[in-house]
Amino acid sequence: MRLGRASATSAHSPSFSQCLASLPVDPVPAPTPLLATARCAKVSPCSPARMTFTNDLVDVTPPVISTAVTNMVVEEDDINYIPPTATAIDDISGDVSASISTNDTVNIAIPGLYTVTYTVLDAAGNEGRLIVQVQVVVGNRPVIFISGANPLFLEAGTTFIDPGGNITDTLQPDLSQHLQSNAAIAFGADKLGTYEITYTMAKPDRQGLTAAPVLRTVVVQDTIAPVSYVIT
Ligand SMILES: [Ca+2]
Repeated sequence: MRLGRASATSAHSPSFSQCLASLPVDPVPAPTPLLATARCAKVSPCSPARMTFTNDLVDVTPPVISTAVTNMVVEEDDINYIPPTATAIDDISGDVSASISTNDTVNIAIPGLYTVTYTVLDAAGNEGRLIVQVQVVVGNRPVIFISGANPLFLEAGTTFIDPGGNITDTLQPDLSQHLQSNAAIAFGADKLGTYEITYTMAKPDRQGLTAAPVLRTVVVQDTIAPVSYVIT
């Protein structure tokens, strides 16, 4: 709504400014007729007069900002996250969407509740404001499951065959092909000792999420006693 404040001119009365006090013209809805007739019955020496009003409109209505959603749930580390697109319409200035400012403090690496604040001004300086809540939840990451024993005991001098594993995910069933390990360089099968193999995910899923690494302990040991031969 716009508020109208009346100012007027009239050739009739020399005390016209006094007459204005009795005119029921503030506030008035817009649009307001520019020509009105008023009677200044309460202020002497005013008499009924025909007056011309100038409708001095004041914009006191801020723009209205809209978004498709005002509450969002985003998975942790979702690289596809972007704040919702907003539009802003003002009763006088019209579409002021291009002037919207956004204060986006969302950190997708840290689960929690965040607020995104949108603000915009109309030509009269009225501020429209909208707050969107964004909840970052613990992500549904893929998970690595390794096959075989862990720890795995290996007889020294024998060939190590990596039992491997698989990757499970609620959305993508075909991620196991991205399982990789450093078994080839993690240890020497001919050297006694305890080693750790690290299994990782070589490529993130469609959400940009990767599985947490999984370790397998390999113990290279010598359990076969020497055999003595007597050559005759
Ligand atoms: Ca306005």
